[in-house]
Amino acid sequence: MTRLLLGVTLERVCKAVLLLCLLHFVIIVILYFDVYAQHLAFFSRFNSRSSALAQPSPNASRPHGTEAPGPSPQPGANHSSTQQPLPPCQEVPPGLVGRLLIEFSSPMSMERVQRENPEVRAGGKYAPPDCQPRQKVAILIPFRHREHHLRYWLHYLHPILRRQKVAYSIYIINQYGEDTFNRAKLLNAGFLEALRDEADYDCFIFSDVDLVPMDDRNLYRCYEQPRHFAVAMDKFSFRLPYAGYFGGVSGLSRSQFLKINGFPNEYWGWGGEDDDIFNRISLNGMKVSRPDSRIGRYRMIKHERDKHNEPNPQRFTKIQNTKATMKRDGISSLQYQLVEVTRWPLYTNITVDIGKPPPRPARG
Ligand code: UD2
Ligand code: MN
Repeated sequence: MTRLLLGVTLERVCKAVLLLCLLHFVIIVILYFDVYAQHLAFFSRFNSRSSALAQPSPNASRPHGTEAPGPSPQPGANHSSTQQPLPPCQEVPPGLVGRLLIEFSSPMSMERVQRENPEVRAGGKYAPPDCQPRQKVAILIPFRHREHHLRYWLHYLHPILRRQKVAYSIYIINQYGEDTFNRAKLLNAGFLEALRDEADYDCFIFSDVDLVPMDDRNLYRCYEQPRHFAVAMDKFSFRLPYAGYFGGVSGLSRSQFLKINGFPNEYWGWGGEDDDIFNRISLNGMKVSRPDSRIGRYRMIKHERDKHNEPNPQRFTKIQNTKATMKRDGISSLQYQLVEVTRWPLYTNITVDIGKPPPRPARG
């Protein structure tokens, strides 16, 4: 009897052990397939991500009336919604190098600049391939007959801007004809033409063609307040010439620019327009922001005063009247003719006819 009881108990224990083994096996099989599935998901994600980096979007944008030489995706728009979005670019870009050696003695050719910047797309456009830029920036350069300066500017600025991880386009706003130069009116026209090219710029940076930053920590983007970048130039012994100085290189967001009614159109010839812009900013309750003077250093390519850009004798009286003039003179009253838009490999050229100064009233 005891033996029979022992036999039955042993049989039950064996069955229980067998059942446990089976359960164990089933769990292992389930776990195995789960890990395998995760593996598959990881690799398929990785593959779709690397193909996203390699594939340009067919979504090209062209300026009006020009032939684009090749496919040219919108900056920052080269990822379809089915792919993983890129991580946002870091607030402080990790690849900056700081102080730069800038010199203008060795000759510079456009071929060389083009060869050294293959990442730049037609029209002088670029967007970081590895992160989602925080801003899309249009860089506007007032221009006439300064091709030799432009080559240096492009040579130095394209690599700097790439390291700064913004989406950007370079626009040369070229004054048509030989009438008196008008820097601020050209920049107003550039603002509208850049937006006609691509409607979603957040930020507009206005730079002389002869100014190159000596430090890539001077980030070309827009800030809470209108920005003055060129605070310490070699030509002013690396000091701000006066507290209200706003010349050289500056940057305003779209809303900051519209708040001041853009720039004045009525400063013909050299000088005063930068002070008028400074007045507009203060009169509209904003404050200029600047980088530290150890970072906001610049070299200016030495040059003579250009023909048809003589100092404007009216500038001193005009800057006294910004408060009265800014509402009627600005982006709201701008008139010009678009002559030509050409998308070159390293920049977009926009030639505009901005007219000439009004005839001086007769004396007496
Ligand atoms: C100073 C300011 C500049 C502006 C100007 C007064 C500096 C570094 N810059 O420049 O921002 O306020 O005074 O108007 O202090 N340009 C041409 N072709 C011309 C004439 C001018 O392309 O025929 C463009 C070019 O981008 C040039 C800019 O206009 O850099 C300013 O003219 P500038 O360089 O002759 O005047 P500058 O150096 O005194
Ligand atoms: Mn200059």
